[in-house]
Amino acid sequence: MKLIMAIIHDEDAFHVMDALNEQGFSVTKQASTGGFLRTGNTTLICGVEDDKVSVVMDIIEKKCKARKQITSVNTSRVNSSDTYIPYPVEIIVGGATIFVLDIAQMKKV
Ligand code: 2BA
Repeated sequence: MKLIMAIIHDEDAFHVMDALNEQGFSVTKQASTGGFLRTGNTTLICGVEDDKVSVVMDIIEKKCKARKQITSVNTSRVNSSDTYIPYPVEIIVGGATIFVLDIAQMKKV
């Protein structure tokens, strides 16, 4: 059995969960925060049999879009003052960052 953890955009979360539920997969949604942008994203957790991993991965891939986002980066100090000049950079976020982990045991009691 495997644990799939997928970090995705908030706006894609309900589309992915709907599609997973329709196919009979259980999924848990956790609010998370990206360490780089420091903005909210969603982490989905889904425990599945080994032979279903590709089905879940396909659903996530189909439902999650990559997005261009502008963020600001600080330049180094200007002259000897403590002034930093922020400048915008464009980055591509997502579609999804997916981790597949081995599960030692799963039990529902
Ligand atoms: P964030 O850390 O907020 O990163 C958002 C986007 O910023 C990343 O998109 C990437 O395009 C860019 N980025 C991240 N770190 C960077 C850096 N050091 N320098 C330049 N650009 C950087 P994605 O790669 O699609 O990642 C989306 C979110 O997935 C991340 O949000 C983070 O929450 C998670 N993530 C991605 N890779 C991860 C990893 N190896 N381990 C844990 N979480 C990860």
